[in-house]
Amino acid sequence: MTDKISMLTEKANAIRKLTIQSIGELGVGHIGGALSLCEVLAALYFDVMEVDVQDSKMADRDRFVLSKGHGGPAVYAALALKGFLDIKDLQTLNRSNTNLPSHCDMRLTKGIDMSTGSLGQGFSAAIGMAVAGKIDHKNFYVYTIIGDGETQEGQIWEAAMLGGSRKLDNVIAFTDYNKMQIDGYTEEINGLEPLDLKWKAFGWHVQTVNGHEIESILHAIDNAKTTKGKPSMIILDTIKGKGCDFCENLVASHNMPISEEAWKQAVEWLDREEV
Ligand SMILES: Cc1ncc(C[n+]2csc(CCOP(=O)(O)OP(=O)(O)O)c2C)c(N)n1
Ligand SMILES: [Mg+2]
Repeated sequence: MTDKISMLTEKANAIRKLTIQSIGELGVGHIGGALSLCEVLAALYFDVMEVDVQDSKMADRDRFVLSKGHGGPAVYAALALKGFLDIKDLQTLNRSNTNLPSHCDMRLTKGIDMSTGSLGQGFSAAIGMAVAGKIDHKNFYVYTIIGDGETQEGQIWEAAMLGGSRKLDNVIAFTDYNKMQIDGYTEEINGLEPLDLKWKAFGWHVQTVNGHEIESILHAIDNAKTTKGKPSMIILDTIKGKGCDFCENLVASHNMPISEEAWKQAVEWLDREEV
């Protein structure tokens, strides 16, 4: 493992542990769909994205939109590790007067570029940002993550069509393909397959990678950047609840109650794994 990959693996583990802890301390939350994001968030925030902790609104910064806004706690963990937030702020997750609501809110949280939570809308906003970047001749990239259940929203495909027709090669999107949505398996509820061919038909450059392998994610992002004249969709093959013994690969992990004993044991287990 190169130094860079081992550094990013450590960041992903730290994001995972802080996410389990913050949702665990609250006692309930969208833990499954937060934990499937840890590796891609580590890659984006600690290697790929040009952002400035001192100037979170820097005009030329890369943008990030978590369209599946219920995964906010994992983004807050990444923002805290990056220095946008105080690690202690994570203890206020989704409590009264917090600046960290369960779903992302750009008015409350430093480093959040778009308020999300109503599935489908964040992705449209991301495409709008990319259109604006092209009009203004800016070089920033827009990174965005949608869920596989979210992919069933009609609004996703309206924005996908615009992205393809406007040849928005400043968009690098990810699908968190964890195969589960709120109340079951995505393929049983409203199947997405063949998902790669659907994106291709809308004019996107498509790659599928293991969403928990940081090296593969970085490689796919490099490929996306060298692909001109098309937006990119990187389908991340992921596991809902990844790395957390009480919720990995469990449909019920979508939004679950968590006991203190369970989250503490899960964090301890992750600590031991690292040794
Ligand atoms: C427009 C809209 N409809 C319904 C919901 C309620 N909801 C929140 S998360 C979710 C399931 C999303 O599944 P997926 O995109 O696969 O998320 P993940 O598995 O990553 O948690 C639903 C239906 C919502 N937030 N927005
Ligand atoms: Mg899902």
